[in-house]
Amino acid sequence: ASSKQLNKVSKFLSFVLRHKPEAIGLELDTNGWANIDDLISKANASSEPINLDRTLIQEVVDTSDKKRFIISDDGQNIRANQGHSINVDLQLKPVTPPEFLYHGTATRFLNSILQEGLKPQQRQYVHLSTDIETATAVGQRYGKPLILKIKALLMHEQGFVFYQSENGVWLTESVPSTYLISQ
Ligand code: HQG
Repeated sequence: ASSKQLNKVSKFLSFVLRHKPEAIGLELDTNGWANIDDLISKANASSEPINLDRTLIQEVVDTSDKKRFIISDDGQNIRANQGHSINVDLQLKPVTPPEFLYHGTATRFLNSILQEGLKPQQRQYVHLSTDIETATAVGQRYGKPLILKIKALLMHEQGFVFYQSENGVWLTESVPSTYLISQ
């Protein structure tokens, strides 16, 4: 498939697997998995102009730069690795973070973030990365990027829980502003 097609399917999968499965009448289990055959038939029966098949889904999974999706070992189910707004239990284990993690946002959010800390907004978790490059790319989606450095290890020592998704994104429920260093 062309990269344009793959991108379109990737966005569609993000939409139904992270945010709105009911848009096509799909159900995710408590751990966020969708049955692939069910996903294909419901996507193709929906009003969305999308034509899915297994090969295409596999190609999106294999070529996703961020490894956004994972197919279960038995090949029957698919889920998003992170980014959910719906309440799913990814069964992630708490892990000790590195001393610092980074969050990319837009400069216009700084005042609010300094007042309220980082909040997950529509998603289940605040998304953090180990490197400034990733954080910059994330922040750019919303405007002039601003990189915040987070005292992650200190947070962990003070009782905050961190997780790492299957594709390496660091997740935590919130970051009070006392742990933020503006870069
Ligand atoms: C901001 C993409 C004002 C926060 C990315 C962010 C990531 C506040 C926005 C993943 C705030 C939420 C997640 C506060 C947080 N006041 N603004 N108190 N607290 N914010 O999209 O981290 O490509 O939900 O800084 O790469 O941008 O889709 O989170 O700007 O990994 O796979 O509120 O989504 O992955 O935006 O992005 P988002 P995010 P994919």
